[in-house]
Formats: sequence, structure tokens, C-alpha cells
Amino acid sequence: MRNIDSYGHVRGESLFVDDIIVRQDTLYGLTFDSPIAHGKIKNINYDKAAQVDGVIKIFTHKDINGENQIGGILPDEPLWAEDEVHFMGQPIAFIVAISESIAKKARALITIEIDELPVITTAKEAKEKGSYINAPRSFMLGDTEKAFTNCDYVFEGESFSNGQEHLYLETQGCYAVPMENGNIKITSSTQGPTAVQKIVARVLGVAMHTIEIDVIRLGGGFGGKEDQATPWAVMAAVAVQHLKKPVKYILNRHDDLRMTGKRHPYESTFKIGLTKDLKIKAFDVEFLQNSGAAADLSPAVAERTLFHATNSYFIPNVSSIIRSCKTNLPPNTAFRGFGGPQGMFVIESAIAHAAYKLGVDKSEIQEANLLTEGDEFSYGQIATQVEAKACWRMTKEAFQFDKLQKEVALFNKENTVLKKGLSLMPIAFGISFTNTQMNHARALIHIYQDGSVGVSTGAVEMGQSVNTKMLQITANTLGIHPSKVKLETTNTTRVANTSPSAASSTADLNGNAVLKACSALIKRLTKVAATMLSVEEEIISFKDDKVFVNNNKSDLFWEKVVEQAMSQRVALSENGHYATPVIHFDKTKEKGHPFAYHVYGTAITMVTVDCLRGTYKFDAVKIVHDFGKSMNLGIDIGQVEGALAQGIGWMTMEEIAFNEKGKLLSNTLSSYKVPDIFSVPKEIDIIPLETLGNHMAVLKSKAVGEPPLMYGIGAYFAIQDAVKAFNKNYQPKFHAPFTPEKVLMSLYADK
Ligand code: LUZ
Ligand code: MOS
Repeated sequence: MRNIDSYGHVRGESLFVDDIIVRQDTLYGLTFDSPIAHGKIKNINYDKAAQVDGVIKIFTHKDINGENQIGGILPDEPLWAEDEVHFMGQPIAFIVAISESIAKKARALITIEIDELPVITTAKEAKEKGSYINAPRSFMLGDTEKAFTNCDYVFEGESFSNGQEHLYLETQGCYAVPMENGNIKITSSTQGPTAVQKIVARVLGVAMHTIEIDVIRLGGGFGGKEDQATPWAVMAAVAVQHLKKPVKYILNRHDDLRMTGKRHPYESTFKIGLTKDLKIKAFDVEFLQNSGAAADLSPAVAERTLFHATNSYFIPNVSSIIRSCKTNLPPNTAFRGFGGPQGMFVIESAIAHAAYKLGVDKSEIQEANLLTEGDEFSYGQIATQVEAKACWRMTKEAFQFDKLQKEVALFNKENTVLKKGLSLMPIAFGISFTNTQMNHARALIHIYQDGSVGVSTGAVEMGQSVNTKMLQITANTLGIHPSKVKLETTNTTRVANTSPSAASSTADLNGNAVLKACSALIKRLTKVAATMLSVEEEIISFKDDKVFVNNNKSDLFWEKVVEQAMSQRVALSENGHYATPVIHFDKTKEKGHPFAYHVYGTAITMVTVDCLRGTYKFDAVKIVHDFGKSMNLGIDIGQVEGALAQGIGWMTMEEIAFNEKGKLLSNTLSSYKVPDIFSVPKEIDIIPLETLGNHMAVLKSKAVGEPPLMYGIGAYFAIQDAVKAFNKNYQPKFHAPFTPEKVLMSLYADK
């Protein structure tokens, strides 16, 4: 089944926040933000701005009736700055005018005086100054100190990965409308409708039931709208509360790039110990996470880094620590992989470093340490239904890795200016919110009396096609044609207290809730149908819009059963609730079983580097991926392709730059380059691993959103392989992204 949105998308008919027809008394908002990264506000003059014709009101923290606090995990972030500012782009005031252009004109007339304070932009500096978000976290397994003394080889090194801009095509935005009795309805481009509802209620000082959040769909989220869609909706809501008029606020790209947080940059140091047969016996790692100026989701992101610090390898002795470093950058936030990719880049760096020092191929160390059944992760979970070796082996066999290696060696022998590089990248990604209590969802299903069906869930459609999967599950469980099913918007009045659509878990959690609701409805309809046909309930099933008896099609249509149920006053609506069983985690011991299951896979990356220019092209990426039993391979392969491109972008070309004053330099699409059709691999081959699936995944179809992003890490090491082929004196460095400039420097370093 195709993505149900494709028709509307191609015709430009799909609705996003900015497409909503607005009421004619609608006003427009715009943020006035800090021009300085750190300092004390001495004076702000709004007089000239307020006098601009068409400006209705300029809101500041003084206009807040509830709390000036939007922090999700820690209460450390004001909606609007009061006395101090902590990053450039921090919201200070909100201009509401009769048009966006008038608001913009007014913003330019606001003057501010700030007493500047020292600015921290890197995690290392923050560590030196003891500037942290919270206490460090640490996962331990075995005894690294003792293990290192028993190793034949011990190596130490450093690894750095930069941030990443989400660059959702649809920028942040919302439309807030006053309803009767002081209620407010907000259409928001958010991954977390309940988060928006909760924080709006807190800041306005009202109860949650007065605030309704509606989400049609998002033009991309990637984690950037898990927490950071909230402030804009809150600002608009404050204005609505005061003015009793609708307020629309869509960020322009420049404001969005400047004011929102990104993937966390990490600076890390590692120590890795191996035996002669290349078994990794000990791994010691310290991660410095550049969290930005407030906690946002950083503590949760940090946790996931520790969970993925050993990627898809078994290491019996692990000592890992992460420090969330407070800097004067916009608060960094969720980004596809949520700290996992940053953790995995460090272990891959450590393995590459050891391989270089030992003069062996990196893949030999990788292969010697892959996870197997019964292995323990550093956080205590025992690995089961492990597909690490199966994916690795199948990748090497199906794509003839040995032959590729020979071809590359031959090519490199025959060419001086062009060099090819190869890498293998295995992944293991844990599925579930690491915070156990977030793993739940609900679905509300109505069967209308004509047999058509409406489905509401907590899932937010953001291009990942989750609505298509929800529709498929509904149609499949009820035995009706997909055209009978409609997916409703995601709305807090229909499905309440939702977790954000995140952690690759949206289809699993909401899909299982749909499954439960549909099963309950089918049970009721089975009883009705059995009476209508005068047969036992046990032999009834629903398929192809008909009732089946003993797996034989009867003459009884779905619509007739629904009609009969209606006349018998049988409930045709159901609310399904699902909470992932089995999972648990004890933070006081840092041990437990936090993940429902893991997703595995292996990618081969082949690149050709132009050694005169430092530019490169990816010839091919060949992947064996563990989809479980995919419920929609077209959609799932699309997720792998998209995630791969995004991962390659993070590792190779997307370079976020701040100056020492904390000003974002890569603040336009001409200075921040994301992969386009010319930079994606010329060939992408994806083979689904053949497995029986995993019963913890919905319909045994595994989560697919985030795991494949980490195949992109292979791109870094493929380039490194090519650079080594050109420059025998090159000492591998681990400093992503590997931009053409850095490649060029590496090609000629010490040559
Ligand atoms: N969000 C979250 C996430 O709140 N918890 C998680 O574990 C997570 N993992 C991945 C992406 N978003
Ligand atoms: Mo996410 S990084 O699953 O919002």
C-alpha cells in the first residue's frame, strides 16, 4: 500500500499549518530575540516599535499569568528572558501586529543594552569552567581497570562530531484561535501535542482541558519538533489569552535557524583494549555533550548515548561517563537517533584508531566483536534475537565484499588522482523511549453506521507515513478495504496524554493501541454476525468486507453486520490503550531492560575521492537491514534511504559553525549544505534480512525511523579509507563532518 498522503502531496493539496484559512481578524506574531549570547539586560526600549501603525501589542515575561517556564525535563528555561540572556537568539519579547511585515518593521526599532558576560561555545570549555546542566551519568560493566592490564594492546584517542540542523522543509509554526469561555485551540506543527498543551497551560496559568492542540501533519520533524515546537505555540497562546483574537506565527527560515537548537556536538575521549586475536576486552569513554544554554531534552539524549556506546559489539568491560555541558548556544535537542549516533561514532573511531595502529583492516576488529545471543549490554539488558552476525554475514556474501575489496585495491593501484575507499558499518539500535514511563499510546476508533471507520491516535504524521501504517493495521484487523478507513488529525481532545512521536516507537505504540481497539470491536461484531448466520462465534472471521465462516466467504457484508449491531445498540466505538510490557530500568543502579528489542543491520559504503580537489562521490551503499517482517516494505525502504542520506549529510557535509561570540555563522542555506540529489550515493541497494520478525514489534514489523541514520557513519570511514590509500603518512583523525576542505588537508598532511 502506498503512502496515503502521496496523492495530496504531489498535487499540493495536503494541508500544513500555513495552509489553514485564517479568520479575518487574525493577527501575526514575531519574536524579538537576544543579539548577544550571554549577558545582563540593562535596558530595552520598545517605544518606537510599539508606535508603528498596525502593531497591537508587544508581549514580555511581565504579561505571563502563569509560570515563565517551558523546561520539559528540568525547569531551567524561561519562555521570554527576564534579566539575563544565555544564547544568541533567545526569545525576549513577542510582537503582535496586523501583518508579518509590520511586525518585522517594528522588531527593527527595538533597542537593547546588554552588559556582556563571558561566552562558552564548546563542551570542553564548559568542562574546564565546571558549567554543567546536571550531574554526570555513568554506565559500568565488568572491571575496565583490571581488564586493561590484561590486554595485549591499549590505545587512546579523541573523537569529535558536530551538530546538525534539522532543516525540516516546514519551519516551526502554529495558529492559535480563541474559542468560547476562554478556551484556546492551537494548530501546531509539533511532534508532541501533549507537551504543547501542558506547557501552554502552565505558562497561561490555566487547566489543560481549556487548551486543545490539533496536528494535521508536519513537513518533517526529525526530533526538532519533539520539544522545540512548544515555545512558539505558547507565545501565540499568551497573545490570544490577552487579545481574544487569533494569532498566527510561522517562523521564517532565518529566524528558525538562529533560534532553535540542533543535534548535540560531542567531544569525546576513549581508551580501548584488545587481545592478540582482536577481541575488545575493555572500553573506557568520556562523552562531553554540548547541551547549549538549557536542559531541553539533553539529559535524555545523554542517556541514549550511553546505551549505544558499544554499538553492535559485545565488550565485557565498559566504563562510560557523559557530562551534559552548559554552553551559550541555543539549547540542543532531539535529532533522529537522539545521542545514539554520537555514541556510535566514538566506538567506531576507537576501532578505526586501533586498526590503524595495528595495521589491520577495521572490519576485522568489527567482525571479531559482533554481538551474539545472550551477551550483556553495559546497562544490564541481555541481547536476544540478535541479528548482528546474520546481517554482517549476509552483507558480505550478498554484495560480495571480498570482490569489492579487490576491485578497490586494483582501482587504487591503477589510479593516482582518484582513490576509492570502502567501509563496513554495523548498527544495533534500541527500540523504546529510554524513559520507561513514556512507552504507552492510545487509539480511538469509531465505526460509523454505514460501515466506514474513523481512526484517531496519538501518532503524529511527519512524512514517515505512520498514518498509512495505522490505516493498514485498522483495515487488516477489521477485514475491510482501506478506502473505508479515514485517519483523523492528531488532537488532544480525542487522544489525551500522549508521548511525542519519537524514539522510532510511534508505529509500535500507537499501532498496538489500534490493534487492541480493533480487536475489541471485532469481538463484538463477531457475536452479532454469529447470530445473524446462526453459527458458532469461533468459526467467524472478517475479511474482504465480508464475513467468513470456517474460512469460507459467506454472503454477509461488513455493512450489514454494522447495521445490525447499530440496531442492537452495540457500541461501535472503542478506545485502545497499549503500554509496552517487559521493559524496565533502574536509574539508581543504571541497570535494567529498557528496550523492547533492538534493530540490526550492516552497510557497505564505497566512495571515490578526487585527490586533487578533496571532493568525493559515493559510488554505492549496500545494506542488509533487519525490518523484522515489514508491514510495508515500500515505506520502510523509503525510511532507510532518507535516514541514510541524512546520516551521510551529518558525517560529511553539514557543517554548523558558531563564532567565539556564540553567533551562528551557518545561518542560511547557502552556508549550510545538506545532501541533495547529486550528493546521495549513485547506487543504494537494500536487502531485507530474512527473519521471523519480533513479537514485541507491531505485527512483527520493526521500528525503522532512526536506526538506518547510523549507516551514514560508514561514509566517514569509507572516505578515511580512500585518504589512507593516497597519503601513506595520514594519521587518522576523528573529526566529523569530513568536509571536502578537511579531506583535502588530510590528503596532503605530512605528505
Ligand atoms: N525521545 C525521548 C527520543 O524522549 N526519549 C527517547 O528515548 C528518544 N529516543 C529517540 C528519539 N527521541
Ligand atoms: Mo526523535 S530524535 O525520535 O524526536
